[in-house]
Amino acid sequence: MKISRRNLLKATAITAALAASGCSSRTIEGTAEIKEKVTVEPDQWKTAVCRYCGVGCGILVGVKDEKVISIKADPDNRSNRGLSCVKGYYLGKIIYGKDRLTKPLIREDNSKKGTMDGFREASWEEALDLIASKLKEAHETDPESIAFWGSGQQTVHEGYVTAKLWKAGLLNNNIDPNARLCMASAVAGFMATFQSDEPMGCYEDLDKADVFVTWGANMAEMHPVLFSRMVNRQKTASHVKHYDLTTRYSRTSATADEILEFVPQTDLAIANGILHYLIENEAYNKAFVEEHCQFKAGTINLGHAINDDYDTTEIGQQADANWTISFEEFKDSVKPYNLEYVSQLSGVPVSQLEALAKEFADPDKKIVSTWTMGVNQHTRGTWMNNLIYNIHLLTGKISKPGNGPFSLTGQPSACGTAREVGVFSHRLPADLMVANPDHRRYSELIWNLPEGYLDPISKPGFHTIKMFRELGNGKVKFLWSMANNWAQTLPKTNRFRGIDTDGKGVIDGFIVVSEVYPTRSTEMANVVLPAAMWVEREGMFGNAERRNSIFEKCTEPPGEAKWDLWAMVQVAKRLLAGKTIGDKDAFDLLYGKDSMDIWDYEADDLKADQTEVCRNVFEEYRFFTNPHLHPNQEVQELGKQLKMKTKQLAPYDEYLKQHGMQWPVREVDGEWLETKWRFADGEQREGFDQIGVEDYGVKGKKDNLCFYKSNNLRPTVFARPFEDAPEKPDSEYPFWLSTGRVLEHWHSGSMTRRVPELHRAVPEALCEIHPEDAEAVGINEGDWIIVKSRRGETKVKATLKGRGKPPRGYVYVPFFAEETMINDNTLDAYCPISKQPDFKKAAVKIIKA
Ligand SMILES: Nc1nc2c(c(=O)[nH]1)N[C@H]1C(S)=C(S)[C@@H](COP(=O)(O)OP(=O)(O)OC[C@H]3O[C@@H](n4cnc5c(=O)[nH]c(N)nc54)[C@H](O)[C@@H]3O)O[C@H]1N2
Ligand SMILES: Nc1nc2c(c(=O)[nH]1)N[C@H]1C(S)=C(S)[C@@H](COP(=O)(O)OP(=O)(O)OC[C@H]3O[C@@H](n4cnc5c(=O)[nH]c(N)nc54)[C@H](O)[C@@H]3O)O[C@H]1N2
Ligand code: SF4
Ligand SMILES: [Mo]
Repeated sequence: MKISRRNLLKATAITAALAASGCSSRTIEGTAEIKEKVTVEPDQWKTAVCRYCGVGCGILVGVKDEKVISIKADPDNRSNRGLSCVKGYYLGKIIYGKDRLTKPLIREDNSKKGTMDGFREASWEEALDLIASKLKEAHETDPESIAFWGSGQQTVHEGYVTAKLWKAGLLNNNIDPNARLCMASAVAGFMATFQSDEPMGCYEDLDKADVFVTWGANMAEMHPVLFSRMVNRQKTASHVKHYDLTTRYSRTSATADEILEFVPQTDLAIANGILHYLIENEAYNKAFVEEHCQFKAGTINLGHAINDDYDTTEIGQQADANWTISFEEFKDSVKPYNLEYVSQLSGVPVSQLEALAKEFADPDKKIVSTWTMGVNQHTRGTWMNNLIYNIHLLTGKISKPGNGPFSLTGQPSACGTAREVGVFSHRLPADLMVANPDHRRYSELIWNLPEGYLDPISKPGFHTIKMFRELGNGKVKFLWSMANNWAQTLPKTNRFRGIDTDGKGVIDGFIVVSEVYPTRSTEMANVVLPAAMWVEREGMFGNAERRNSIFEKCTEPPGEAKWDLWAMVQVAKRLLAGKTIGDKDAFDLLYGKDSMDIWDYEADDLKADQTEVCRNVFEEYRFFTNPHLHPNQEVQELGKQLKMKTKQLAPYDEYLKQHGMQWPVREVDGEWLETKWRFADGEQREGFDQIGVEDYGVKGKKDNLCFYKSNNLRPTVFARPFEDAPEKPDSEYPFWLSTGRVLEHWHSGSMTRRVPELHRAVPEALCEIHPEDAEAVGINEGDWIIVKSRRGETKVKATLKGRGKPPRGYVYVPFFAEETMINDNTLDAYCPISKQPDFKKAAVKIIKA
């Protein structure tokens, strides 16, 4: 390895800094206790949404003297109907941590990257000028050298404004969200099977199902309010059964009727086994299949996206190719997967596999499948999503009350923001694709851009893993990250923190981090921007059941912390004002008087009324989904052709009034109605002529539901075989390493560890290990161990009696603790179609420390 002296010095400084912080770490400052007692009545209750998980619980915020003093779950939000989990209960405290970032910081000493030393405080003016000049310089030198990494925790408005700046303002596709680590396989699965993203059902399905199948989701800890709804159904209807497919006994397994514990990656074989059983026994829904489905196969033997050049290899280029096949050919594809063979591969007894297959075979059983990261964080994640849909399609158990495959979303607005407004490197707002000329044209029309203006972005930009690999390779020279903590949450963090690349790239790159607390990522920054968090500004999230909800601004951000959207528009102003697009000033055209009109020209600042800003941004975005409202006939025509109306949204204020609404919405007699089950066929209405939308809204009517009338929108049953994981335990690294979360903490722990009650409940990350393995390694409860992989190692305490009970040869470590950087070990190989990495499978050895 050739190391220049400069790089060596920097690499050494970083390694030393990281090592020093690795085990001891900055101490996390807890919250200043909220002084007022619960008995103090708030002056007012404002409407909000929880800022954590994708359940999207409605929250009421009690405000007194402009401070948040209490929290209760919102009974009027139809997603949670008055319930919340423990994180929701303590939400108010996340904004009062003692070490909130309150001033912009500019790094003076680059050799201290990797620590919070070497910064000085700066004015916003100076920080924004610096960001704009660095962004401009990098963009002018090489358009591929700039990147934005966003988040499913950004609001709808923040995501839309950012996507517009990157795609239209900078003509650049190097923008991707953390949802790439989370929902990308779900998105790719939806698009491949249904040609439309996001679930067709709703939470009400949980109240009506006879059988629940969790396919790799620890709902008890990660979607607690939905889990309680599921358990409630189990308890109140004695025939209801829950099958938990999992690689480790979790809290979700605890109440399951059957636990199907399988060898990691063999879920692919299990799903194929069920398909085989259904076809072999002629136990599928023939009428439904004939009327509504089509069959396809795709490229197989995909190999693994481990090397940086995978996407450009021949197989990488063909990864998502597919073609039509006959039912007979599909039948042949599942033939190898008889239950005996599946049992050998997966370790699940035939009797259990058969019991599950029989549930699907029973035409009278209503089944809800749910899944989260076990399925999406998978090097065949798109395939696994397709396979679950296959089962529900073959049996016709879809898009009917109590019946459906329900892809659970991780973050509060992975749907509403990341997936819907165009934050992915290959997308434009509302499911549109950069590669599709009609989609670009439609966006040009809505954004008032000259014809062909968006042609330069016809090629997708860097997806997340590529983006950060290129940061390490020195190609990406400017990175702005917002509402995420990549330096802790990416896989193979060693590489992305510049440790195993001589510190080059990552260290040379100019990194801007918008954050609310010091984190592993702010340590890597050149500029830190202090952000207003949660209800310190107004916003909107879109949850897992397609419900958009508004949260009102309840309190002022501390110090000089500012709204992320404000900072983004300030930079846009610096980059665009004075430039022209057609005959218009570029800033006026994208944000100012010639479009969304969020700029106050007199004050030379963003308009002060946040509701007005949010409304204006939303109403422009809404043209994408409601083309018939647009004054331009061309938008209306093209929108109709592209069937944009199938995702219709309501006027902004309606979302506050109704405490959230599920798209598609319809206006009937001046009243805005939501839709609970998509794709369900009902009265054919103008604009809904391809995907029928039933009146199963708040005013339910009919009961005869069937799927997809139209042939060209038939959902696809895909042949997707079993292929093995990129890395498996062997004699040198004999354990599977799986990673994930705990109930009390949110991701990198930056917020929840500042809530004393949550921090006390789970103060440190522990490694769960089977007692017999512990004995073999020679360790006891609480002993320090080293988890070591081919990529790095992490020192952590072992537990033999954690919440989860791993099988032999399998360890589990949560990733919430910044002093326990388990991601130094995870693998960044990704699903060749969705580009989502697999955090659930790596090979490690366990050494007594
Ligand atoms: N408390 C809390 N809740 C959260 C979050 C949080 O940080 N904290 N984060 C939210 C977000 S963004 C997300 S994405 C979700 C994550 O929600 P989950 O996916 O439910 O949680 P994880 O802990 O990431 O993953 C645990 C699951 O992975 C499964 N698994 C492991 N290996 C395999 C495999 O090979 N195949 C299959 N099929 N399954 C496997 C396990 O069986 C287990 O059920 O949680 C959301 N909710
Ligand atoms: N080992 C392992 N790693 C994983 C996963 C796994 O299962 N295992 N799961 C992956 C998945 S599914 C996900 S979704 C990712 C999540 O990964 P990240 O999104 O990178 O992690 P978070 O901790 O949620 O980071 C969000 C940050 O935003 C900050 N913040 C809060 N509010 C605001 C705001 O209003 N503005 C700004 N600018 N910042 C704000 C918080 O302090 C927090 O530090 O992690 C991934 N990483
Ligand atoms: S974390 Fe999820 S389940 Fe808990 S209150 Fe928030 S949205 Fe609801
Ligand atoms: Mo996630």
